[in-house]
Amino acid sequence: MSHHKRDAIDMMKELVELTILDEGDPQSFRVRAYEQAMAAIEAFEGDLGAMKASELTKLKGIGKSTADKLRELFDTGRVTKLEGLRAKHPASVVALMKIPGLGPKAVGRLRAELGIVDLDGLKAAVREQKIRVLKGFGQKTEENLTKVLERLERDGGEKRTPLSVALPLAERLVGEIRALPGVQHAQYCGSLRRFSETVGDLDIVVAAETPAIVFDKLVSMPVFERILVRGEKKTSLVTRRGLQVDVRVVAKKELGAALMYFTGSKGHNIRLRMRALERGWTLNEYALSEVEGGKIVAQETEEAIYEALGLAFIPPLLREDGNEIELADKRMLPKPIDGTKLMGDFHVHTTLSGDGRSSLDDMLKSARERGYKVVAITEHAEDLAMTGVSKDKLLDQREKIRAAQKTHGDAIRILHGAELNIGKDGSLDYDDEFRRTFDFCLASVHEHFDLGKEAQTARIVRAMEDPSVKMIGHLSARMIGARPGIELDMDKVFDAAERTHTAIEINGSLPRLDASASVVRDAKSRDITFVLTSDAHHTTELDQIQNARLVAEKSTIDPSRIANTWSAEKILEWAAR
Ligand code: DGT
Ligand code: CA
Ligand code: CA
Ligand code: ZN
Repeated sequence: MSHHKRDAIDMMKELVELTILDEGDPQSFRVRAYEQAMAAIEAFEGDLGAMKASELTKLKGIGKSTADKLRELFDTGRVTKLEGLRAKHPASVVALMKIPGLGPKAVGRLRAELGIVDLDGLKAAVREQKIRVLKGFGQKTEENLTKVLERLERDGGEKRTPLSVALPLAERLVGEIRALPGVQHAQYCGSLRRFSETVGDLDIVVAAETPAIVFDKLVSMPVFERILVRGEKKTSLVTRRGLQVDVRVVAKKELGAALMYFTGSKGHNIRLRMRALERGWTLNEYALSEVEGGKIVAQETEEAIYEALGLAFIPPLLREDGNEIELADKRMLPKPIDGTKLMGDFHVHTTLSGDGRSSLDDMLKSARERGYKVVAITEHAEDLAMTGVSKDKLLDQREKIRAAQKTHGDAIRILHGAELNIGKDGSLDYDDEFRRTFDFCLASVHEHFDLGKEAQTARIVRAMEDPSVKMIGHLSARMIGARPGIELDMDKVFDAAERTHTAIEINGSLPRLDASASVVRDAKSRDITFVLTSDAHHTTELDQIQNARLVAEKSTIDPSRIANTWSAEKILEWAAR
């Protein structure tokens, strides 16, 4: 995606967020207009930056005022309207809207009546029982907030940035740095390179001849709000969303040592250093070298350093504080999953779902381009508000899929499926008979996130028991950093998955990554099949399946347990069972 497009989408997202807060209404005319403009930008494939305002207004959904804002953004890097809204509503207030149970009106009232402008203020007010007396709140709301805040704190989700925000930013920064003169290498490191679900900050390591060129570029970028330090070799900046970015420039010959050091984890580094010391060496961010005399043993690549230490190369995903060093020593690291050899995708939406943005034909074409032999088309089932699809429309789609199957022949097998909604009590959409006519259904939780553990477990188990359900979609239904997962008794869920032969999805949409690496790891000893999916709503999102692959690799589960790695024959047999 071009930088112009990404900047434009970021701007529209922020405008939507701030306008909802400003007008106290997520459905206001202006909010909907911005949302339509955002959809138009997302769908547009050309270069927005090269278009005049008059050309931009020709795109459906983009009016004159949005077109002017886009031009202002591309030409100056700033947008007056946005700056005004930002000044009126500080980021810490906007962040309060993400707390489950707090809408824009509530946040506005908390600010107006109690002067609450950030999370600490909200916590204090809850503690001092000031919320319950506010009009429209009451004791029940206050108790709910107490629970939600405790949960946020426990998950550490409040100060850390979700991967879905950090990764696109890091890729963009690294891309810009790589394009600068004299830059030999640029890579994000730290927890992001280890594919942690949330990150404390970004750590970028650059090999370049002239650090100043890199730092000049960074300090000029509008995504940053503040420069914390600018030094000879290191610069730290803070983005508007409050994410710190540390960029270090090293000499090319030190690159391996620097990448390794700043990728961490801290625990992994400590164990490596101990191993080095046993051999009379020291390991730091510059080199692996002899303690006496300082002769360099290895330095330029991570591979060379691991090799000198008598270890197989440890992929960043596995560099946690576990037994990865012992496994690398015995050459017994888990096998990686070859991302280029995945056989198919099993959770794909098209424009028939209210939120889908690519046609069936485009999705099938893109699936084939990725070398898939199987693809399951799984629209939202009818019980999902706004986006669900009726039985009649699905029957119509089934005909289209039959026709498409004829066109594509043996190149790809198209499974007609649906993403069923798991009701409060575990009931599902449509009638039993119709559900059984699908080739591949998954069932997912899309509402009732606040039930107790027993009720949540029971509804998942009941859905698994339904003969039409082949897989449970995004098991916890969490949104990383925004909504905690539902509470589940995992032993019971795993028991039911084994008993009913229901697979568990690893959903690769970045805000979800669900089931998580830790849940998959906990199921290693179980007889459960996992399925990598993209949950794509647009052809470009099919690549999200690679995120699911990284989750699976991080879990260290054996590739043979992942249905996407099987032959097409075996997959089809399994889907038909
Ligand atoms: P984060 O940012 O909290 O998500 O986690 P990390 O792992 O990115 O941690 P960060 O940003 O504090 O440091 C980046 C890497 O630099 C870390 O993974 C290992 C290395 N590092 C930082 N501080 C230390 C330290 O005090 N000792 C050692 N051995 N390594 C460190
Ligand atoms: Ca970090
Ligand atoms: Ca850092
Ligand atoms: Zn879906």
